Formats: sequence, C-alpha cells, structure tokens
Amino acid sequence: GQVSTLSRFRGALVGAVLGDCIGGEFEGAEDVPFDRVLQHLSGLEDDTRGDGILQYSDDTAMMRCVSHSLLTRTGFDEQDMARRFAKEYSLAPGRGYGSGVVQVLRKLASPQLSDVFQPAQAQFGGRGSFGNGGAMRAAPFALAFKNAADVRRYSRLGAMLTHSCSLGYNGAVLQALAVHLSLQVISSSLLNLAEFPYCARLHKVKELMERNGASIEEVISELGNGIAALESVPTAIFCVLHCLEAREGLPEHYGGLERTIAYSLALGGDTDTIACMAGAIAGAHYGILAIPQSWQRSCEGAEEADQLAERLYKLYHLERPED
Ligand code: F2R
Ligand code: MG
Ligand code: MG
Repeated sequence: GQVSTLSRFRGALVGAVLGDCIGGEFEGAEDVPFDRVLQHLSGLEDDTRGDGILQYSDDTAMMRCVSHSLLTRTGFDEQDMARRFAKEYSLAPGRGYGSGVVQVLRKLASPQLSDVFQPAQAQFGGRGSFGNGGAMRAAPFALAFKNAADVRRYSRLGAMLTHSCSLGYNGAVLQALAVHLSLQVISSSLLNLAEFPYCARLHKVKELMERNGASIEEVISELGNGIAALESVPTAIFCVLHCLEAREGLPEHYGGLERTIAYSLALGGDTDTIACMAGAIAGAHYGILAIPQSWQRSCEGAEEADQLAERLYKLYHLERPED
C-alpha cells in the first residue's frame, strides 16, 4: 500500500537511530557472519531476555542536536547548531566520538569564538576532516527543507561546522539528498546524485547492483566500510538498494528495512554509522510501519526521534517567505 509522507519522516529518523543503536555492537569488527547479525537481531525480538536498552552513540547525539536546532530556529542557524554540538559533547563525552572531532567540539564551547566554522578548518593540519561525522547526522536536513537546493546548501553548512574537507561535507550532502529523494521515490535516481569522486563510487554501486550476486567481500573491497565519508556513504546507499529485494542469508519474513539494517551490520567496519545512514534512507522509503516495535523499544532515543520527526514534518510544510 501507499506509505504516507508522515510515516516516511518518522521512518527516516527512527530508522537512523535504530541503525546507530543496533549497529554499535559490531563497530570496528572486520566483517560479521550473518548468523551473528541474526542472533543480535533476534535478541531484540525477545522481550523476556532483558538485555535492556541499546544506547545510541555520537551519530544520534549529533543528529538530535541538528533536529532540535532546525526546529527551534525554524531553519539553519550555524551559531545555535554549533552551540548545541558543544553542549551535547560536554554533557556526554563518552558517546564514541571520532578522535579528531572532539577538538572541534571543545573549541566550539568557547564563548570567545566568533567564527564557528574556524575550528573545523584547523583540523588535520588545515586539510579538514574527511570523516563521516557530517553525513551520519545529515538526515534531518532532508526533513526540514522541501527544496533540494536548500537540502544541499544547509546540509553542507551543517557538516562544515566539524568537517571542512570537501570529502567530509560532500558526503553529508549526498546522504541528505538520498533521504530527500527517498521521501518521494527510491530508484536508480539515487545513483545520479553526486560529483567526482562520489560519482565514481556511485558508478561502482551501479556495477555491483548489476552483478546482482556480489559478495560481502566484493562490496567491502569496492565501496569500503570505513570511517571516511567516501568509504561509507555510497556503501549505505548500496545497502538500501541491494536490500529492496529478498537476499540469501536473511530471513524470508524480514521486510526491506530489516534486511537493510541486517545487511549493513554484516559488512562490519563502521557498522553503527553505515546502518544509521542506510536506516535513514530505508526508513524514508518504507515508513515507520516497516520498523518492528520490538526493535524500537530496544533502542535509546527511538521514541524521541519519532516525536522529532513529527515536528520536522510540520516545519517542512510550513510556508516560508522564500517559498
Ligand atoms: N569514533 C568512532 N569509532 C571509533 C571507536 C569508538 C569506540 N566505540 C569508543 O567508544 O571509543 N565512531 C564515530 O566516529 C565516526 C565519525 O567520526 P567524525 O565525526 O568524522 O570524526 P573525525 O575525528 O573528524 O574523523 C574520524 C577519523 O577519520 C580520520 N580522518 C579524518 N580526516 C582526516 C584527514 N584529513 N587526515 C587524516 N585522517 C583523517 C581520523 O582518524 C579521524 O579520527 C563515526 O563512525 C562515529 O560512529
Ligand atoms: Mg557512532
Ligand atoms: Mg561509527
């Protein structure tokens, strides 16, 4: 049946949080056999096991800041967003942040700072970060702005608060545009989104899809599963497209969103972040009803993400002067 737009908004944000919480188990593992992934996921379905709640990491912590900032300011405000990142880090520094970005977050806390983009520009000897930290938190930009040009513009600026290298912020733009398109339609149009070097990776995504039976090893070697945006954003897009249909090794009763999260985990590497990004894109496509209730109950922040998505839905539909 038809998936409503509100359901897609809720699916996007809740899907992202679940990817982060569920994927955290395997972050840094080389690759993960399907039976370990399925064991982890079946544990979420068993309410009596009492594993407690899966905690979210930096991915969700920063995505919450992006959502709250866009909602409170009814649009993008770099000062406000930077302040929220810094405050969130100071209150909960143990959420597994990248080792470089913590220096930016500490500098952003300084009341003397006038240019909030400057700390990011000083990273890595002035080259800026190419990490996927801008991309992992980019989904709310697609939920706050209707127009693709705005999604592109503000997701880029939002990422540049911590990631000034073009690979870092363009990864965020690609992720935000992928969610933007998935709110309406999911198709090979996702593969025409980017410029070099991301377009070269998206060509590889297309080749792997055409091969149809690509192995996990081939996907890792051709697309990557690492902490760099270039080695994870196209990979997340591949996970979504690959899991549009049933896949060997995954239970037949799984729907597309469950397959996408499971497959993202099986790649190993930066599993929380790849599952978070793939979860956002897949959630925007399938909608909230495709996400098992038991998975939602198992994850810290899922309920709040659902509420934030409803508020972003209203912001998205707000008539703004420039519309
Ligand atoms: N940090 C992690 N995972 C590591 C293990 C954490 C563990 N679970 C724990 O609890 O301790 N995950 C999170 O970090 C990723 C997002 O990182 P972000 O925000 O992009 O950070 P950063 O520091 O800017 O970049 C990450 C690393 O990439 C390398 N790097 C980036 N730019 C570079 C450059 N220009 N030159 C050389 N190296 C560069 C550095 O090693 C950075 O530390 C997500 O996975 C999130 O989940
Ligand atoms: Mg993380
Ligand atoms: Mg990660």
